[in-house]
Amino acid sequence: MTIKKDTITVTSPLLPDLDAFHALLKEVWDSKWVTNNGSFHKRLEEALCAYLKVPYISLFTNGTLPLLTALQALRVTGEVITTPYSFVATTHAIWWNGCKPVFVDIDPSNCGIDPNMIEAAITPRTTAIMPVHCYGKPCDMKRIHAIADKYGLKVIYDAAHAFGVEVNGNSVLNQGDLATLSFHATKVYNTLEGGALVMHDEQMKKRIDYLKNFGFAGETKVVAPGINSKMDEVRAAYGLLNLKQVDEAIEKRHQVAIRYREALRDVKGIRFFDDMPGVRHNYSYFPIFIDAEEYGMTRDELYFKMKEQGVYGRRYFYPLISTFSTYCGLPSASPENLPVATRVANEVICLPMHHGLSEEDISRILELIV
Ligand code: T4K
Repeated sequence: MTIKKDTITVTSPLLPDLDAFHALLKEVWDSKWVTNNGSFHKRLEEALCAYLKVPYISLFTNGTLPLLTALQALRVTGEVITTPYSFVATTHAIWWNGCKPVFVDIDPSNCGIDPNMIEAAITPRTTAIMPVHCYGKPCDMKRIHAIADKYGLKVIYDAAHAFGVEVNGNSVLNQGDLATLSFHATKVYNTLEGGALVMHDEQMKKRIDYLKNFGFAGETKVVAPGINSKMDEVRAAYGLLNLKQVDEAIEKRHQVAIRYREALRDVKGIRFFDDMPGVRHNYSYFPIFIDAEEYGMTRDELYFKMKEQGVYGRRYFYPLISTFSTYCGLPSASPENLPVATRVANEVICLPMHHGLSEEDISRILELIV
């Protein structure tokens, strides 16, 4: 698929310098070692631990398999409490593990799971909570952990959007039992396709490394029903180069967010997020929420008006996961159980947000909204 010249898309991949990438490809070619825990894989794991300030990380082929593997690694069974306001991979991972997703409503101030709603959803079959740091906004982790501790539940954060996000200098990836990342092309930091699991200790790292390699612990011993989700050397090399420029990309996104906020601050009927105190944001998405009555136009009217003019925002996360055919029959999926998520999903447009937006692009986008 090619993107038409005057189109502004919701995101655009951060690409490393092609000559620099070529030089690393030459190293891969010369080594004749292209996957299965090669040297670039090791180097990228080390570099990411340092950049993200986390003790252990395990690289994956995408951001969905770490979710599946995290549930396996923690031997989660029964019911898992989660949010309907996410990319569908979050709930699919629960389903693929043979567990039942139980949806609870969200907090509109960060679009994450609402801690006030969690306790009422706990049953004797509940074993885990899977919250999402939606748009990279940290969830209310303190309250989630207090509930998890009280009921003995595991917490797995889907931190697909939260690359580099810190609260008071500490990575959100260090919270909960495990946290997952996506390095998809559409993310702040990408390895084309890719992802990772972040863990606290060496033993868990070992277990997850086995699980992502069919369960092999050595040449002849299989210790668990593992899967194949290893990152190859080409993408690890690409990832090493992108890590060098990710801070600059985040700062460019920050400048776009500043421009959007300045222009939209006084527009009636449009809500957006400001930075949270003590948080290092990554500006992965810039969602706006339209109150149709106050704004004088519905979300969809604005969305299609922008699209007609070649400005491709996205309605992440509409429709809610709970409305999809696999899940809509679950008792927790009823819209009455999820009034905030239902409303927010009908109000949201994620504006184009990436490192490559020009001043001209930003003006074109804003002229359609203000
Ligand atoms: N958990 C959460 C909370 C997630 O958001 C995601 C993924 C996951 C888990 C699973 O992680 P992965 O297994 O995907 O690593 C995109 C992404 O494919 C997906 O990774 C992401 N979340 C989701 C929110 O968005 P689409 O279907 O909207 O992508 P697509 O192909 O329409 O691309 C959006 C725009 O990006 C295009 O209009 C143009 C631009 N683009 C895209 C690609 C792929 C480019 O310019 N170049 C490209 O190569 O799902």
